[in-house]
Amino acid sequence: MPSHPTIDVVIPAHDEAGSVGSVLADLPRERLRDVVVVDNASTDGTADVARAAGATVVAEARRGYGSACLAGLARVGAATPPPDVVVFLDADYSDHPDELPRVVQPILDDRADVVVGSRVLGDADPGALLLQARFGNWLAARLIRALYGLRVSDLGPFRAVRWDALQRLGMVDTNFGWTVEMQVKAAKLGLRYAEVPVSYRRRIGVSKITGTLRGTIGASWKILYTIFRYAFSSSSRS
Ligand SMILES: Nc1nc2c(ncn2[C@@H]2O[C@H](COP(=O)(O)OP(=O)(O)OP(=O)(O)O)[C@@H](O)[C@H]2O)c(=O)[nH]1
Ligand SMILES: [Mg+2]
Repeated sequence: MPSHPTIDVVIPAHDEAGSVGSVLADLPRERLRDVVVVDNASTDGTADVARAAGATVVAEARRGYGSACLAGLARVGAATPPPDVVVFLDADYSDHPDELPRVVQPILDDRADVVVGSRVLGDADPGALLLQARFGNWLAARLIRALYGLRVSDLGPFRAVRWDALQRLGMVDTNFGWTVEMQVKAAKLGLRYAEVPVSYRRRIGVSKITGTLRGTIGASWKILYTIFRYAFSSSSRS
């Protein structure tokens, strides 16, 4: 890892016009090369807000959290040179963007390839992590530990990954399985995994996943399916 690594940021966003500007304002921009907001079929002007706040905006018409992250990765990977590190965080202002240095530090110290900001280890405001999210995280963590031997406390969205690790991970999930896919594949590949405590607050705007019944059922099913699927396939990448 170079002493001043190139860090790009990918922010998936579906109808987050009310929050994405705050996310962009709080990022430590001086440490970052490109900040890419992936506008996932928004109808509320998310792209305009993001552009006005200085982000690169990429449009991805196919809905889904993973689709948005994949589109962002394609964008940062097309740059010359590609980044050394990619940071992901949400557009709803639940994460604290000013904590980015903390999330990338284990990579800068060459202690980790994949770093997940854990809301369980850090401070989550009351009500920020809904009961179903806490339970889902707990269950996923138990299963990942039992099936992969990896100690995970959270499937949180705020994370940093080395670019070379991303190439090895070969991410494919197009929706709710994205975050857990990264963790279970990291375990299978023997990548160095670290967690750091991060803060978490109630989102701005309308909930799309854990605050809705449909989102909760869809995400729970997909997360469990992903954990079992990779546990019982022989290849490290599929
Ligand atoms: N649900 C959903 N989120 C998307 C999509 N594309 C991008 N996103 C973004 O992914 C992030 C996570 O979605 P959230 O709705 O915050 O999901 P969550 O954090 O599980 O739950 P809440 O914050 O309670 O809604 C946000 O920044 C969304 O704007 C999509 O197709 N579906
Ligand atoms: Mg959220």
